[in-house]
Amino acid sequence: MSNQKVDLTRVKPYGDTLNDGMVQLSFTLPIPSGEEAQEAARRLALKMGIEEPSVVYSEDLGVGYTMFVVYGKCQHTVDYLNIEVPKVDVEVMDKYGVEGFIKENVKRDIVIVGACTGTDAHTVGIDAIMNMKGYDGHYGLERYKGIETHNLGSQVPNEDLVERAIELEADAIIVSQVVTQKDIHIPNLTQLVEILEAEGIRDRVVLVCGGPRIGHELAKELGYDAGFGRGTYAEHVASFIVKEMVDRKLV
Ligand code: B12
Repeated sequence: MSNQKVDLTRVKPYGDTLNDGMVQLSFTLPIPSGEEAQEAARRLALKMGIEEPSVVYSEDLGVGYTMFVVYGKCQHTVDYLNIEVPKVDVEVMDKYGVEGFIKENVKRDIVIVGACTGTDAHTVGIDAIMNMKGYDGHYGLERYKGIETHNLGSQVPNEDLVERAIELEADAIIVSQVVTQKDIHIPNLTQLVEILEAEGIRDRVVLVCGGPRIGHELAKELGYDAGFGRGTYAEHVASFIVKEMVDRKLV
């Protein structure tokens, strides 16, 4: 590590010494393994703006494809001080804080219905938020006094989720989307909002989505009240839901 002062308006990657710009990237090319393939990878890295690229590893993927790891120097910088990321603006309470808040301000149990929707089969994210044992030492919503949870699992069609939410008179609907290849999550998340609007209940529920590539800004754009990404725990979502219910007089 260097004692040199970091210029936060011109941040660049750090490898051995401050500002050396060293990065490692990996990618696959649809070409057979060999010296020509390595040269192709090196030239591509140069075109990406990587200086002095060095192909440090390549592996034949067996079907005319090769995977590469390249080291090189990134010449660009970013102004860290000028970055603003839209985030859910709520003071996060811990489990006991949320439970106390419900007792004092809602005065009844709240109902949360959740699912991983569409063709998405990843249950771990929604389980991390909803299931009793929670995630990373943070209990899930199922364990909260004053919250009744219904985790419908994965590959749940939007129509089924809405039907269950109506049946259960849900206060909040929470949706997980993990697969984002070819932006498949966008039409799926949009469809849910459309169904809720068609049923005339969009304004009556708190609608939240989450997943490793979901952000608050995208969620708002798609018509959700909030979006949560990586590193979310149940208390983040619970704090948002209960405060939103009170703010919107949904109690
Ligand atoms: C485990 C896993 C699987 C398991 C899932 C098992 C299960 N029951 O869930 C299996 C093997 C079934 C699987 C299948 C597939 N997978 Co997969 N899978 C993974 C893996 C390795 C881990 C995911 C995980 O469990 N993370 C742990 C949880 C806790 O993290 P999380 O989901 O991010 O959740 C947190 C936050 O995002 C947030 N959150 C998530 N949901 C919600 C919801 C709400 C309301 C809120 C508030 C917050 C929230 O809170 C959580 C806790 O902090 C990832 C790679 C990785 N390392 O992430 C690939 C990955 C997600 N899978 C991937 C793919 C492509 C697939 C397949 C399409 C592969 C294939 N070709 O068949 C299939 C999908 C099939 C389908 N129809 O969906 C890709 C997705 C790429 C993309 N950008 O879309 C990944 C990233 C792997 C990769 N690098 O390519 N997969």
